Amino acid sequence: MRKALVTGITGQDGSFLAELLLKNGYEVHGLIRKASTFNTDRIDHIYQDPHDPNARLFLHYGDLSNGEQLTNLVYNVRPDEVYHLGALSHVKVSFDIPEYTGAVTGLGTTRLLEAIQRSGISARFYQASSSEMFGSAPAPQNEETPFQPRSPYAIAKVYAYWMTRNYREAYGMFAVNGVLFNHESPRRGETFLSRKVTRAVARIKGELQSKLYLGNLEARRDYGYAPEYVEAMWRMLQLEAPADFVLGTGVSPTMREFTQEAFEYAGLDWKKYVEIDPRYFRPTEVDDLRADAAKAHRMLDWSPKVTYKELARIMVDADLEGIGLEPIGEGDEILKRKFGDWHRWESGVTAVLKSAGNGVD
Ligand code: NAP
Ligand code: G4F
Repeated sequence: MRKALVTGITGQDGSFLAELLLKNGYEVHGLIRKASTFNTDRIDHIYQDPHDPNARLFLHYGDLSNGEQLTNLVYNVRPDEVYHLGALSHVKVSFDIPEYTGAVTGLGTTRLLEAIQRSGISARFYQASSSEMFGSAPAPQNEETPFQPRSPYAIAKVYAYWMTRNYREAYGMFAVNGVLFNHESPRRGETFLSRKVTRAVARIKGELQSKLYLGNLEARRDYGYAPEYVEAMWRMLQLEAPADFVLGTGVSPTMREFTQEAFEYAGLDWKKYVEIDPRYFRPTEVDDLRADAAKAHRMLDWSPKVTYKELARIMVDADLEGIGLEPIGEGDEILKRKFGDWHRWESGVTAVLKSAGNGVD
């Protein structure tokens, strides 16, 4: 049985990836942080009692800031594949805590690469690189586009990108960068634009909220559906030789267009509810991210199926259901039509949504 180690397993992507790896027959080990409250909502539905002799999911406490502990973990687990998804992943927050962002999002990658190297194992390594690294480089962006990062987050990711390439070149490690454009889902953190909007749409429908405060709505993002992206992460580590890939849909609506789409789907006029609050503006913004994912189409046989308009419907429906309202219904239809049974991946969503707190922004 192949073994995978996943950092960031409690996050949006980590939870979808853990489901995929379990489905593919892996033994999955996840790194989780010790928090004073439970932070495993997104993976509670796949939890397995470690006393069960058939258990294939194991969680280990740790932190990306602690290299010694990562080395021990890698040495003890001896994974065949390491998916490094853990990071301070919120761009705006990275301006507030730039040093921490560098220590975790940047140096955390080095600690993990070094843990693999020191353990003397030949694990394949996936680095969660980001389209934010392109920053102000003109769209469309692909694997050849030079990075022009515009935030502490993006700068930390550029450092991690090059460390991954350096371990590949210096030590012959099978280490790859997936340079992913924005991918969203009902499991997206509540403070990212897409989920903040769809959650607010549901709460306005449910008369739990009357206003939504947002920042810059003119920026463009290439929005895809997260479960499709974790499938491509796995495919990258199954290749014969390591290579870096850009993943995205090639379509980038403005955040205004996405917001409007989500409100209109629920029969609401967004202009009545949305107000602009400059506190959500970033000191430096990234204006236009749009992927040229031709290499992934060709070498990974990967083409995303869900459009941003469909994504808005899937997310609004899930958020309506999460607060006990009847979904409008197109979201489930879209998932069934595009993925058949695969849409059952969303099975853990309702539980996650029900436990989400109020008043977050
Ligand atoms: P996410 O939902 O914010 O999840 C981040 C994960 O990292 C969580 O499990 C979090 O744990 C963990 N983490 C944070 N700080 C840590 C630390 N000091 N030690 C150990 N774990 C830590 O992010 P995501 O959307 O799933 O994204 C996954 C990865 O892909 C991230 O590296 C992100 O930067 C990158 N990425 C995401 C996108 C996107 O559009 N989603 C696009 C490109 C790249 P807690 O649950 O305890 O907070
Ligand atoms: O949803 P966002 O915070 O995502 P952002 O900054 O694009 O970063 C996400 O995608 C990256 C890939 O490109 C990942 F690497 C990263 O980890 C993360 O997953 O913001 C999207 C856009 C920005 O232009 C932002 O300025 O929406 C704009 N925005 C407007 N109002 C807002 C808001 N963003 C947030 N979070 N909250 C607002 O109220």
